Amino acid sequence: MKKVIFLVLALLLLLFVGYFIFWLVEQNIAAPAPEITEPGVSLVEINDSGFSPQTVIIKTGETIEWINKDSQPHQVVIDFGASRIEGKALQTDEEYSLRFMEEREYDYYCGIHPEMRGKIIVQD
Ligand SMILES: [Cu+2]
Repeated sequence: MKKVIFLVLALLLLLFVGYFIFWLVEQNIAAPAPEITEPGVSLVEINDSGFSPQTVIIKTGETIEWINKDSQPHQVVIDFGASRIEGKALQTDEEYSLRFMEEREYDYYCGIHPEMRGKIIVQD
């Protein structure tokens, strides 16, 4: 009788270990590929803690691409005082990009959550 219980336990353990290995392999296969960006394109992720990275330093002629990884919509707005650039409201996984031709600093914020702020520094 003891032998039977031992056998059943060993079998269960084997099943468990096997399933765990299968799970590990599956996790690896299902892991998303890292975001590939073209040269000259910097990625800014929007998540529930804001723009990440918050400050981006790029060279003139380079592009910033924002991608919304949050469940809420967000909108990139750059205010110049007299004028402003307003991106469309981005739903989850939507992207918006801008190319910067002028060497200067840009402060921007989210049009929907104005307390969310970011900075772009364009250098030569
Ligand atoms: Cu927002």
